[in-house]
Amino acid sequence: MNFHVLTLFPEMIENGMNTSITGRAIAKGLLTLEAVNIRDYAFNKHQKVDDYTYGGGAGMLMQAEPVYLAYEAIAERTAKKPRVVYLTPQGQVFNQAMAREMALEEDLVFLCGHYEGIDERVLEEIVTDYVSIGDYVLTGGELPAMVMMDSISRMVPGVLNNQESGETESFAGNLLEYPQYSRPEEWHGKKVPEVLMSGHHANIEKWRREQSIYRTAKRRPDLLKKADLTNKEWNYVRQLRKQWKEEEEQTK
Ligand code: 6GU
Repeated sequence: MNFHVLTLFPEMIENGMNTSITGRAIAKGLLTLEAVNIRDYAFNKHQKVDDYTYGGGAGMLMQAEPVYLAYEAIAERTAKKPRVVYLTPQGQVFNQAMAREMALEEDLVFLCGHYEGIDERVLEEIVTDYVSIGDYVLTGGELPAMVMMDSISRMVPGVLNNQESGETESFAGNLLEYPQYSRPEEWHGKKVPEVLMSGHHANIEKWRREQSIYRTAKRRPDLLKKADLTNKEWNYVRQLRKQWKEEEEQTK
């Protein structure tokens, strides 16, 4: 996977990505990262990249030409026309399915805006995907680009040590992960659940599956709708909801 980032703050991207698991993957050559400074493609006296908006109001806008030239410098080196992700609160909300799918690309270009945004005309010409990371406003696209690169990296073969952990965790099958415990066996008076100490693998798997369903029903009922459960498991969910409803009535 080759990540290319168009940004006014390349050091922010480099510092973030060269740390921890993504940093190790870059050192191993499983990922490459190129942060291109859009300012380097502003061929005017003061390397200016922004200007006022036509129609007034709304502060400064990033101009089309430096963004376009920076993009072209990347696209002329990639095997085919790369996907270009523009980070914007107006985009499709990022999720695990999108991370999995984007991890199959050879190259991904991330375009990070600042100020009040970017001239619409260059977006029309180069952007293939408009992506948001949630319904809140940020000052720029750098953090969202790093969020996306982090989750996409995890889906690239070899990046995680235990390749298993790529699938049996939160969002696999639209269920949240079950609770986990390490030593000591008792902490602050709380014991590790008995079944986990039993060494009975079938029972452990059964308990974990039930915990995943319980957690998802409790914390993310919206996710559970998309989960693939057996009839018996759906009955368990109905029983939980009935129980929670009754408990709620009692506290009224
Ligand atoms: Cl992708 N960009 C910006 N600038 N703000 C955001 C966002 C993206 N997602 C949520 N807020």
